[in-house]
Amino acid sequence: MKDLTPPRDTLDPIEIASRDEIEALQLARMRTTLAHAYANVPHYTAAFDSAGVHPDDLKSLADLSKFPFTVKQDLRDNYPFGMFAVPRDQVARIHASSGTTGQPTVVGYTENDLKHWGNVVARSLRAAGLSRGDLLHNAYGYGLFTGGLGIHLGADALGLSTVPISGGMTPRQVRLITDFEPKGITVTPSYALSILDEFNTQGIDPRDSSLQVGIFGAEPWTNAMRREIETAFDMHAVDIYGLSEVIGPGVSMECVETKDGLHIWEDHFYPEIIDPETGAPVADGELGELVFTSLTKEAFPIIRYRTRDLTRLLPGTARSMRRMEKVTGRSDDMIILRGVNVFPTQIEEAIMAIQGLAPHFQIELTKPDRMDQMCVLCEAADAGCDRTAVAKALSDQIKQTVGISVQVNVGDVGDVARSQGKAVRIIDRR
Ligand code: DLL
Repeated sequence: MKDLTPPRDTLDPIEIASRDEIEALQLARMRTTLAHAYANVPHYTAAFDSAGVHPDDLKSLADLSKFPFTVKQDLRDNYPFGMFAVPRDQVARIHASSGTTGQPTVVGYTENDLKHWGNVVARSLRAAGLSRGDLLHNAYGYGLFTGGLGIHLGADALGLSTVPISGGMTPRQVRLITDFEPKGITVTPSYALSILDEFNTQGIDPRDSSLQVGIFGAEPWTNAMRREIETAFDMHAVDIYGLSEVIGPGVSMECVETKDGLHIWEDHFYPEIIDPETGAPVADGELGELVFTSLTKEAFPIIRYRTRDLTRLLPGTARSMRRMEKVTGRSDDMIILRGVNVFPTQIEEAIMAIQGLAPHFQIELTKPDRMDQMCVLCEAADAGCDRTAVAKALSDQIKQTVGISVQVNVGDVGDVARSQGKAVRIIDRR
């Protein structure tokens, strides 16, 4: 793999500024954001008032912990535009979550917000090793989902040549990668695996493709999966994180030269980690729930938003801005099986450790005889594989590493439903 480290003088000065400088900027921007939200969003006026806090009470960054949290339900209660802090006609763009589990969450952006979003995504793409003129194959979905259009904004800001292919039509993805010779691909890790399968189906060696870097996010994936993808494509695989409530992709990004967790673009998004049970902030380095406060957003300022994502904060390395560890999972996706907490990423790691299994999987939960049961649905990598033996190897591995007994079903290639965006990992039949 080629060294793709961006030259230091191409970074935004704030990326490598001193901590003092970063914190001074955060404090000034946090004050403005709290005042803006309090003055213009009835939800925040009421929430701050009932907590007995006023934006003027913020004297230091630590004072933020006096302010109330915002949760997804608050956004649902204010559907569609009740959380907007500017008149509707100043909103230049609207995105929304799919809303498969209830009311969709709607977010808005002013022209300035779109400019900032483009800048943080451009920074992220640069951290992955892309620069002006490089060709990018953008396979995140275009539409209300922030992935496709968010990456596109940043690619424009960085001056890339973008192929806005979106997700789906997998044979065409392979065709265009082969014909256009992109340097980078932006895609969910699970859809990258579908594209990988399609390369193999077409008899094209993915290692011969032009791709030098894949920028994967929108769902959890493990370092074991990184090794799998890096080897299969002979390219770098880096992690990009974000959520629509905070802006979309580009909240944090892993640097290609270090691959040691994701630098949070702290001049725009202020992170905290809290104990999910008590809501109390925990120290850097400790595991907990990630909470964000936006620092520059106009249309949709967000104060102490509980992401439900579990991670820890680590000091800066390649950049001065703090890192978050790869997200282990969302508290929503945590399965409690007979008292043991399990995340799909732990199952992914176990699968990757077993020779003979393809990297696709789903988890099926059932409740026969009032006892929760987990069945891992996966696939043999090739027809010659001894399924009984690999199934046993996987259930042993899961027993040893996670501490639970599961059933394993090793199917044929194609038996596990393929993703074209975010993978559905859990099928709950309880
Ligand atoms: O998934 C934004 C995005 C698009 C990020 C493209 C990266 C690339 P939402 O649809 O609002 O936004 O979903 C946000 O997805 O709270 C996490 O649970 C999960 N997620 C996003 N990125 C990662 C990641 C986009 N790199 C939710 N690792 C978040 C783990 C991720 N989980």
